[in-house]
Amino acid sequence: MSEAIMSDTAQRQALAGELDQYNCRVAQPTDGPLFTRTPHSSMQATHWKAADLARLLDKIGANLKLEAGGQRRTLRLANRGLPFGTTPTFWASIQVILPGEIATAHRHTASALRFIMKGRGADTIVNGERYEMNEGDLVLTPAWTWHDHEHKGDEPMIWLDVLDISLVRSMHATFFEGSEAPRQPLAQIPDRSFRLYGSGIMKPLSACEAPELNPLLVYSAQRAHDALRLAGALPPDPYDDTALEYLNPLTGGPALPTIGTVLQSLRPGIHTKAHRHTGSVVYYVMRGQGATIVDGTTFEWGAGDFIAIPPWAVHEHINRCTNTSAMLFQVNDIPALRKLGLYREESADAQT
Ligand code: GTQ
Ligand code: FE2
Repeated sequence: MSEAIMSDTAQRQALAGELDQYNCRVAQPTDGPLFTRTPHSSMQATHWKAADLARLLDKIGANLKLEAGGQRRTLRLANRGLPFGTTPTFWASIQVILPGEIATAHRHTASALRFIMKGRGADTIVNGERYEMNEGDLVLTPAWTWHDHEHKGDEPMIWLDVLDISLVRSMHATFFEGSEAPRQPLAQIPDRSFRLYGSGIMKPLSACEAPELNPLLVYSAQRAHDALRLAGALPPDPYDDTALEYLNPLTGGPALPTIGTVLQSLRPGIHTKAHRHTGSVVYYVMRGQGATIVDGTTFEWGAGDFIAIPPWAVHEHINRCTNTSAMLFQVNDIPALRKLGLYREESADAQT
């Protein structure tokens, strides 16, 4: 970044020491610019390949213990351009849980979600409700809800965890509480939220929950895939082909206040138009083979890969397969940006 041209540089530098005594300062020519015309993100577009992740997950499964106190065994997807986290606001991690293990109960102010990648036989308890975790299911852990996981199956199990932890940290609003008991007691009706709200098209007449708190904790793979298949018969969106967002059934808004979750299909052979928007995105490729071009760099992906897209990066998608569609699970921080009035998007056509 070039230094600002200031005709009073000497005066500014002379004042610095005195101002500092009173916890004050004025802009100095060596400061970076306060504003940039468009966002300059230090986050780097990143691609994680399925085979590398599988090897590393085996390794952490074999070497790292899962101990009481609310610890988790996770492989965090890092970014070379950021001090922590996968994107400026959220962390994506892959959790490994082995047969017989319990990830003990805790709660935190960071909102979290789990998207099941592989395995069967684990369940999670969220605020007393227990849900089996099967491939493709989405389970929410809204802010400050108690949660613990137990693996009763006989093969290692892995899922994607996403937490808005960088956002919560930046606001110095981190709280955490562990539990004496490894698992929570079960509520009398252990799947209440799914029974009442899981249809996605109806809600109980007596619904009186505060609508901004999503009452639905689990979104089954089957229902989400059915919805995507139906929508996939329509003409494609130019930038995203078919993309459906998981919603809060009481408001129609995003499932979590800060994190957007989207199931997306790319029809055979499609090449979407390029665009950019504020907000960061992480894609998990559930099936298919294709490419995503991010600011001119092409990432060739296959099933099990992850791709991270920085804010305001131009991106477009290609399905390389001419007879099957690709399916992607997408996580983004667009709900947080929208609430703050910071969401913007533009087509690559519009760029100068
Ligand atoms: O499963 O509760 O990847 O608390 C990071 C923090 C998972 C969890 C993570 C967590 C969890
Ligand atoms: Fe947690």
